[in-house]
Amino acid sequence: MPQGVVVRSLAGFYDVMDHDKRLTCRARGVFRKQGVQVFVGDRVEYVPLDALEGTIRRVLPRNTLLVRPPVANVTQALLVFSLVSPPFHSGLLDRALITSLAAGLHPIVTLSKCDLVDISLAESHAQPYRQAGFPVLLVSARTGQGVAKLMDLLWGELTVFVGPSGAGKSSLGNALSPLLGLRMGEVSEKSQQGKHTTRHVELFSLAADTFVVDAPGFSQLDIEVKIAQLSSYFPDFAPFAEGCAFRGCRHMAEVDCGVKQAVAAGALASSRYDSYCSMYRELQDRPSCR
Ligand SMILES: Nc1nc2c(ncn2[C@@H]2O[C@H](COP(=O)(O)OP(=O)(O)OP(=O)(O)O)[C@@H](O)[C@H]2O)c(=O)[nH]1
Ligand SMILES: [Mg+2]
Ligand SMILES: [Zn+2]
Repeated sequence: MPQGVVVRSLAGFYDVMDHDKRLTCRARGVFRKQGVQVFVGDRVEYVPLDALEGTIRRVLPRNTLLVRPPVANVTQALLVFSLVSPPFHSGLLDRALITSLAAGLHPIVTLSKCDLVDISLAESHAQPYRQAGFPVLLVSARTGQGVAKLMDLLWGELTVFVGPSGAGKSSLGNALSPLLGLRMGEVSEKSQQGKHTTRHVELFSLAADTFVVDAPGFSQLDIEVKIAQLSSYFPDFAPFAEGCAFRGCRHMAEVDCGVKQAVAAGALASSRYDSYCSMYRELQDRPSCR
């Protein structure tokens, strides 16, 4: 049976690429009953009906699955967060880091619209993420700053763009390759929020073996990890956690906590610790995460 990759999902139709053929497919009727979902990035077996249409018969096993945005088999998550307009949102970036790490993806922190701010401000936002050991890029789709470096990181990978509406995900896609022709929106003057310009998830080829997935932005993100594992997603805490008095210290109500001391001493960004606490409390209220 022929195989292809789902490159677009829209209203119950899936575009499947099989080399240079592109077919619009429906999923088998029984998928719904069996609870089988089809995501962009899925490798599938399909039966062609004619040159342009077909039916997806089977979804092949996935290597990775990200729920938000919904995409299968990506290797990297490009977390695109604007430094201004919309304002930089470290809490949401910290959540996006955790959802991508928990899904087994390699995150790249991308601080966008760096043409609009002072380099010192951009660096101050970048610092906690560099300290945590994540790759951090300062980019501008407008001036092209950082775009060549970004291309190097994308090479040979399948990367999904993740970030709030208006952060400039589609603009970066177009800066990487004008051939993509992605629709770009504006940011509301009044609310400083994006206008949800990208409406569906779609996979594009940048070069042979190099693919990106553009996706709609979001304004909040649920995390779904075990509470005991939460601190393992904060690699910047690890060196200070060695100074905690209690083994298995959760860095919350405990005394003699190396992490809290590091925050107080300015050695660890308080924004990172605040994100941790907010997620900790949220997970505490969720029985499935305890
Ligand atoms: N000055 C400046 N503006 C940018 C840059 N990148 C994007 N913009 C502007 O930001 C606005 C939003 O860009 P989009 O690319 O549509 O943002 P998006 O992240 O794809 O948004 P959604 O599709 O809604 O999730 C547009 O008006 C862009 O022109 C940049 O590097 N510099
Ligand atoms: Mg977009
Ligand atoms: Zn501690």
